[in-house]
Amino acid sequence: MNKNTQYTYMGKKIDNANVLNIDEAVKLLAGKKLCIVTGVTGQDGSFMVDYLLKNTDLYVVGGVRRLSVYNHINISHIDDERFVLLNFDLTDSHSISRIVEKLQPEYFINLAAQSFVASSWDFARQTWATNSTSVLDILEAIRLHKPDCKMYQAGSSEEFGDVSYVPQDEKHPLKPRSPYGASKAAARQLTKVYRESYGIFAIQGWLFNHESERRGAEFVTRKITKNVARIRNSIRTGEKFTPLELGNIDAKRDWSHAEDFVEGIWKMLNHKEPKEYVLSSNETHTVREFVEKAFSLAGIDGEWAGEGVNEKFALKHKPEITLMNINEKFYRPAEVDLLLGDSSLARKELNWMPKISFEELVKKMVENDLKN
Ligand code: NAP
Ligand code: F7E
Repeated sequence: MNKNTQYTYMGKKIDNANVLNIDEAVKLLAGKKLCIVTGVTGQDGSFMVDYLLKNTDLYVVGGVRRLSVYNHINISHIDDERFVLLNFDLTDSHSISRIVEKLQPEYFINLAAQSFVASSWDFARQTWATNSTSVLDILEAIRLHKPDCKMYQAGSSEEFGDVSYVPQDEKHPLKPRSPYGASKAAARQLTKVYRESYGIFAIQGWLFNHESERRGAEFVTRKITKNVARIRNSIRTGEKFTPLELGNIDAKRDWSHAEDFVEGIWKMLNHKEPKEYVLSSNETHTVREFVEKAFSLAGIDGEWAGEGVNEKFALKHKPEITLMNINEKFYRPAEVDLLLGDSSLARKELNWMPKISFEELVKKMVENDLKN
C-alpha cells in the first residue's frame, strides 16, 4: 500500500476518492467528542491534527475539498483511528450548516483559507468568499446548531498592514493593505460580533508569519529553501542553473515555526475566557537575511551586488554566477513593509512561548529540501 495515496481508518481503506460524506461520518462518529479542523491538507491544519491526536482524546474530523489531483501529502503520515476526512468546502454554506448540525462538534478550528496574499489581488472576490463570508456561515451554523462549540478563526498579522507602531500588539488598529488582509480583518470583526452578541466562545488569533517543511512552495521562505536545494545540487553536479527570482527582498517579517503556533491556538481555545492574542517570535528579519542564511546553511557563500531591480546575490569570488536576482513580477500592488509582533500577552496569560528560533527554522527547512 502506498501511504501517500491510501491509509486505513477503523479497518477501512481510505484514499483520495474515499473521503467521507456527512452521513458516513455521522454513522462512524456517533457519540464521540469531536474537533473539526478545516484546511488539513495545508500547513497549519496538518500540524493541528498532529497536535490534537498527540495531546487530546478527541476524534479529529479533517475538512478537505474535492480536487481533481491528490493533495494529501501533509497528512499522509497520519495513521490513527481517531482521524477521519470529511468532504468540506468553505464556499458551501449549506454543507457547513449540515456538518455542525449533524456532528455536534466540541471545537471548530477554521484553518482553511485562500492564504496567499499575492493571489488575493487576482482573486479578490474568491478571497472574500473563502475567507470572510464562510466565517459568517460557520458562526451562524454554530449559533443555530451548537452554541457551546468553541470556534477558532485563523487571523493574521496582515490585518495590521500599514502599521502605525512597532512592535504590533493586540491593540494595534486593523489597517490591511491587500484583499487578503481586508478579508481577515472582516472575519475578525464578525467573530468578535458573534462572541459579544451571542456569548459564543469564538476567537481569532493575530498570527504572524509561521513556516515549516510543509509550507506551500509559493510562499517566500519555502520558495527560497527549495531553490537553494536545487541550486546546491546543480553546483555539485556542475550543471547550469537558473537563479532564484524574488520581488521585494527588503520586506521585514516576524517568522516562527508553525508547530509552535498550533500549540498557541489550542491554548487560546482552552483559556478560561474567549480572548484574542498575538502570536509572534518578537523578532523581525528581512527576506534578504533569509536568502543569505538559507544559502549559507547549504554551504554556499554569496555576496550582494547592484541596486534596486538590478540587485543580485552571486557566488562569492565568482560574481558571474548569479544565485538570486530580482524579478519585478513578484512585487505586489501594495506591500506590508514591516511586521514585528509583541506576543507578551500570550506569553504571560497562556504561558505560551515559541521554541524554535529563526536560525533553527531556516535550518530545518533547508535541510528538509536538501534531503528531498
Ligand atoms: P495553507 O497551507 O495555504 O492551507 C490552506 C488550506 O485551506 C488548505 O488545506 C486548502 O485546501 C484549504 N482551502 C482553501 N480554500 C478552501 C475551500 N474553498 N474549501 C475548503 N478548504 C479550502 O495555509 P496555512 O499557512 O496552513 O494557514 C492556515 C490559516 O492560517 C489560513 O487561514 C491562513 O490564512 C492563516 N494564517 C497563516 C499564517 C502563516 O504564516 N502560515 C499567518 C497568519 C494566518 P487545498 O489543499 O485543497 O488547497
Ligand atoms: O511573503 C516578499 C513579499 O508570500 C513574505 C501568509 O501565510 O503570512 C503570509 O503572508 C514577504 C512579502 O507571505 C517574493 O512581498 C519577495 O513581503 O511568504 P509571503 P506573506 O505575504 O507575509 C501572513 C501573516 C498570512 O496571513 C498569509 O496567509 O516576502 N517577497 N519576493 C516574496 N513573496 C513571495 N511569496 N514570493 C516572492 O518571490
